[in-house]
Amino acid sequence: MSTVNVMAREVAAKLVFYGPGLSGKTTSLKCIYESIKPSLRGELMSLPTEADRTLFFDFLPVRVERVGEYALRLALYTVPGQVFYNATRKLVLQGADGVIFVADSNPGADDANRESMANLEENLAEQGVRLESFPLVIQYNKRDLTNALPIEHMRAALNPRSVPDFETSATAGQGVLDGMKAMIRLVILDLRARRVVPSPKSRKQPVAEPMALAKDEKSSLEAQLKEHLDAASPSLPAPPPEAPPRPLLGAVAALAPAALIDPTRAAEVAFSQGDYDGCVRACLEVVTRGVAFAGDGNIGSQSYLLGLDGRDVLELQTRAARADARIDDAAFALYVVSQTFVRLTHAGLPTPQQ
Ligand SMILES: Nc1nc2c(ncn2[C@@H]2O[C@H](COP(=O)(O)OP(=O)(O)OP(=O)(O)O)[C@@H](O)[C@H]2O)c(=O)[nH]1
Ligand SMILES: [Mg+2]
Repeated sequence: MSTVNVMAREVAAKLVFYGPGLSGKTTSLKCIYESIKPSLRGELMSLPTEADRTLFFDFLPVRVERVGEYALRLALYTVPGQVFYNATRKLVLQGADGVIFVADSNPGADDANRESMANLEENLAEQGVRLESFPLVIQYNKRDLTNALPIEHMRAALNPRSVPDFETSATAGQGVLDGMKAMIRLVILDLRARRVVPSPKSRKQPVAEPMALAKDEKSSLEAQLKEHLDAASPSLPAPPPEAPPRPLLGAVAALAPAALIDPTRAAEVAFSQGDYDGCVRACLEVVTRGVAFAGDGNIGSQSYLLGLDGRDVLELQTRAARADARIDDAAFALYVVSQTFVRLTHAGLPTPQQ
């Protein structure tokens, strides 16, 4: 779920590679991983089975410095394509800001491509999101195959709305970055249309200095992204007006660093549903993970290093252990979470490597 950390001037977006089994989703993610400066990317987490099939998901955090006055953080995921992993796909898809659909040009995958696109539509619909109004980009992958399906055939089957589409060969690293750039551009337009981030015209603050790039970095992903994002002006077509609004984050999750957005959101959802014990537990989890960015040690010493009020953290632990939370306990817990984010932002944590 995208969000803006206003204090840190940071936008976080979750992008998902979707598509049938063996279409090249994990290979595409690896290709992106290899083209990003190590200082701007986290670890590529993969959980493959013995046969190298994705079991749960792959995950790659990326920091794209300076998009206008904001830093952009991307969380890139792949889903497992195999049909029987639909529960996992739903989970990974939750809160996504955009999907890169990786279709397989192998003639034997014709049906699987269509089924996977239908499955994407269905899974998004379950989350109250319509595919027609959702940022989507298509990769026709494995174009290097000599018997690749004709591109017109694939377009007709998979792209009736003419969303941005690209011929790619992920193993050769061809076209994948173009797809990612288009994806990010769509997501930024969507965020602007939903007023999650301000459009360039309405900016009151001066535009930040552009990223300092060495000459040999001009072709790097972040440099290319910046060019494209700066070009994404509000005069470009906005999403259809009938697009249903997708839920924005609550006030506390909007302050969260990317890695803690989902658990913070879980705490907010628990609060709004009246599950105060669930909210307090989720908050303690967020605080525990949040203060851990300060380094090794126990929660007390980590809180001290951050300048967080240790009494608040102790109090939160006590209320979580009691498991009889009322609304004021949950509100207090969310307060401690927001204090944690304030202190983390102040300390410049987490660093891009974390
Ligand atoms: N010829 C060719 N092979 C490719 C291309 N992209 C991926 N492959 C191969 O296709 C196979 C599957 O690639 P993966 O990236 O693991 O596919 P996936 O979509 O992640 O598969 P699941 O995790 O099972 O859903 C591997 O052997 C890749 O080397 C491509 O562009 N051309
Ligand atoms: Mg995979």
